[in-house]
Order: sequence, then C-alpha cells, then structure tokens
Amino acid sequence: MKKLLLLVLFLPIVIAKAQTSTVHIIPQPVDVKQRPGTFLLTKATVVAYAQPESRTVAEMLATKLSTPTGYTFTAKPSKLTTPGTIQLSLNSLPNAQLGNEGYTVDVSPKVIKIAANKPAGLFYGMQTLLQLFPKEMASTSLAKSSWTAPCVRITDYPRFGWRGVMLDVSRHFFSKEDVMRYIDEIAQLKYNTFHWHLTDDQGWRIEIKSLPRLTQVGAWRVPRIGKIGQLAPPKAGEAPTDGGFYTQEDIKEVVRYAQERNVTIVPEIDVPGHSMAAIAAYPELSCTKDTNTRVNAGSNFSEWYGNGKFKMFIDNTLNPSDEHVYAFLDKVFTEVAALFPNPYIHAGGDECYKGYWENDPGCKALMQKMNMKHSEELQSYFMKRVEQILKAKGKKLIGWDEILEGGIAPEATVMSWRGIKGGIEAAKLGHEVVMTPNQYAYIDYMQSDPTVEPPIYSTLRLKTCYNYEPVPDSVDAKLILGGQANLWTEAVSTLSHAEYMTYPRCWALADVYWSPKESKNWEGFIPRMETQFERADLAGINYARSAYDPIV
Ligand code: TNX
Repeated sequence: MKKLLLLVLFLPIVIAKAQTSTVHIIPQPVDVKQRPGTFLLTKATVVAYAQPESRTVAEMLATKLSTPTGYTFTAKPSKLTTPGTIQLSLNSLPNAQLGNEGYTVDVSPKVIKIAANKPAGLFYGMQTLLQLFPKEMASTSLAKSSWTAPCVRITDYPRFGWRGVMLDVSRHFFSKEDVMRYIDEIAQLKYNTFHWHLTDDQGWRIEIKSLPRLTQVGAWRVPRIGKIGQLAPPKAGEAPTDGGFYTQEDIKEVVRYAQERNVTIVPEIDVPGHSMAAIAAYPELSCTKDTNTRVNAGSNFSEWYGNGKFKMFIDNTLNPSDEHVYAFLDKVFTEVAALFPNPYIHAGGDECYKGYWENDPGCKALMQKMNMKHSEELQSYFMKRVEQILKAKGKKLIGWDEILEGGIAPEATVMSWRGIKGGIEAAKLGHEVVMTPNQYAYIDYMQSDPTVEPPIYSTLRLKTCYNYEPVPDSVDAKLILGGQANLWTEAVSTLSHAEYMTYPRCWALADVYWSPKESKNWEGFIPRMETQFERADLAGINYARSAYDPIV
C-alpha cells in the first residue's frame, strides 16, 4: 500500500522527467516549464493570427506544418482560441522582459498560443514550436509521425542583439538561391544578421551600375599562368574561368527574403586591402596602376604567405592619397547604401599590405603634409574618410579590428577577429564591438578528423565553440553587441560543403549568442545536437557528424 502511494506520488515527476528529454531546442530557451499532456495536431487544427501584423508568420507556420503532415493549413484571422487552435498574437501590453525578439509559447492539450511584442518574436516562437514537434516536422516532404507537441510554457529572449553568420562569396561564388537557403537555415537557429562578404581579391560580387567594369571584369577569374604570385599578362581572347555576381535585382530579392525571416544583411565591401578584383577592373585606383592586374585566381594563403613571410607580390590596395579613390568609393557606397536597409556597412580594413604605399610619391606627400610617422596612419586616414562617406549616406562604419591601428574612426564599430584583443581595446575606447574571434568563431577552420576534412591551416573544435564566452572580463558589457561565426570560402565551393563547415558549430554558437550564460552545459548540448542531426537529415542539410567525435 505504502509502495503504491509512493508510486502515485512520484509518477507525475517520473513522467515529467521523461518528457523533459523530448524538448530539444537549439538555441536553448531561457525558461522551459513542462507539464503533463500533449497537443495533437490534426487536419482540423486552425492556425490563427490575432492581428494583421501576425499574418506573415502565421502563413509561414501554416506552410511549415503542411509540408510534412500532408494537411493543408491556411492561416486565418481570428482572436478566438477555440480548441484545436494554434494562435499567434502580439501582446497588447508589451512585456518588457521579452524585448523586440522574445516570445512565449504555451502548449496545452487544447490550444497553442505564441505571443510576442513584435513579429520578430512570433517568428522565433514559431521556430521553437516546430522543434517541439517530432523530428519529422523538419522533413521537406511528406513524412509519417504522431504529430504531438508536449505541453509546455516557454519564455524566451536573446542574450545579444547581434547574432550573425558571415559568408564569403568572393573566394567562391554562391548563387542567390544558395544564399537564400543559407539565410533560411540560420534564421531557424535565431541568428538575425547575415554578413555578406561581397568583395575580395578573388571576385567582386555586387553590381554597381555606375562602375560596370567591377562586375564585367572583377567578377571573373582568368586562368593563372606563371609562378605563384606572378600573374601572367593576358593572352588575346583569354576567357574567364569562373565567377559570378548578383544583380541589384538579385540583391533586393535576397534582402526581402531575409527581412521576412528577421535577418538583416550587413554588406561588406573590403577596402583598402583585399581589393585586387576592383583593381583588375580599375587599375588606376592602386599605387602601381598595373594594367596586368587580374582577379586573383589563387587562394588567399598561397598568394600572401609565400616563404612564410607576409608580403604582397601584386598591389591589391587602393591608393589612400588619391582623391579618385574616394570618388570611386562614394559611387560604390551610394549604390550599396540604397540596396541595404541595415544601418551598418562593413568596409573591411583587414590585412592591408602597406609596402606599395610606403614607396608611392602621393602617399609620401600626404604623410608629410599630415605629419604622419607610420603608414598605419594612412590606413586610419583612409578609414576616417570612408566613415565620412558612409555617414553622409546615413550609414555607420563597421570594420575588422585592424581599423584600430593608427587611430580608429570616431564612430566606428569593431569586429574583433584576431582574437579578443581588438574587441577589448575598442570597448575600452568606448566603441561598440562585435565578437568574431578566430579561435572560437572561424568555421572555415577544420573541425574534426584531418583525414576526412580538407586540410586548412587551423582547427576549431565544436566544444571550443560551445564554451566561448563573448563578453571579456573588464569591459562594459553594453558595448559588446554580440557575435558571429565567419565562413571564409577559400576551400569551400558548394553549399553542401558550406553547411558541413557550419554545423554543428553554428548550433553551438547559436546557444552562445542567444541563450543565458548561466544555462551553458556541454552535456546538455549533446542530446540536443543529436536531435538536430536527425532533423538536418530530414531537411537535407549537411553537417559534420564527426565534429564531436571524442577521439579526435
Ligand atoms: C583572414 S578574417 C582573413 C580572410 C581569410 C581568413 C581565413 C579576415 C578579416 N581576413 O581574408 O579568408 O583569414 O581564415
């Protein structure tokens, strides 16, 4: 009798425990309270939106629920929550705790309610709800399952406002369809920023109507002949080998697509270094004005680190002493600013070789006139001019941490990539910072077994990503806007390979940038990741299963 009583007393706890393990959400929500019972999705379920502003997300949810179940849901306007309803509604009184991106999800046996202050929150509530259903809900075709979600009350909001992923489309070109798919994937993980690295030595990828050669010439590689670092002169009729670019119509389409998913796009035009594609199109912008300059067909590494020394063999830098360069940049940024609603434009600033500047009469004269002692000050002068150009167009400058050298532009935001030092220095100077340190957030680095992955010069293990803490000690946490994962693509040429490099590390970093610091728990992450492997299989998303293999 006593035993029976004990069983009756503890049974609900046992059941609740067993059910807790079914809630596998990435990123980990702030608060999950599970209750007994489930909601059963049937073909009679109604997807309702309480206000017109909730309609877009409701329609997305209806589509998402229809594909694997085979039921045909359509979103309906309704304030009612009759049994069998999934309702999306905006809070009439804003809930301060939730902010602009937070949400609550309430699953009871009869109704599911997703509530938020803003549509962005509803979008994230939807992503969470989809992960409450069985993994088959991730399927992109008809699937079989019992379509139940556990009864639960989730309250959730992000730790950081900037949760980004960067994709380099210069070293290898990715079609607009690939880019949209990648954006859709990261949006499901509650990333809200897509940093689009649009230009580099290996290709200029954005149409600038007033400067047509940027894409006519700069978007296409030519075959390399000659030794490393020495581009051979063009042969008559030499055909471009590979490349591509986005028209302005393509860009608008991608921006709209991202907006519907609460993703804002930060475009990057990388100057004054990494500019060989622009210089191939307009050689007069460099110091050497070498008309034999070609879009760099080699990789970044072979080109730059020959003999283990940092040296540029070909001038890939814009001439900071030439007013034509600023006129050129004004044209470029006028068109870029008009295409992207995001207040930030990334202007690069990284790895600028200054050897050609040091020998250029114009640069020397400018240095003398401005009383500069070091060529780093020339880069500082350049970035400050860029900031002025952007400011005149209502935009804010963000750049890689080299923009600190020689004096940072007054209002610039710093992306800290060479570790966290730059981020700390910028924050101490009162500047805003986005953390993307290479040792924690560079997803172009190898992640697992070198025998199955193409070798790259460094390694970043999953657990290291997971354990990353973006706010350094001793800085004002308010200045750390958030962080990113960066995918450079010297060695990545397909979307499938990009996905392989991205997951599971961007699942770990989704927790880092969204979830409360206190909820960090590696052991707790593993089962959530394993569920995510299964969802990815059904969704046709590639990933590196070996990434958490303990033997490597
Ligand atoms: C450094 S990160 C670069 C990129 C390379 C990357 C490779 C940064 C601002 N510059 O040009 O692709 O290393 O890991």
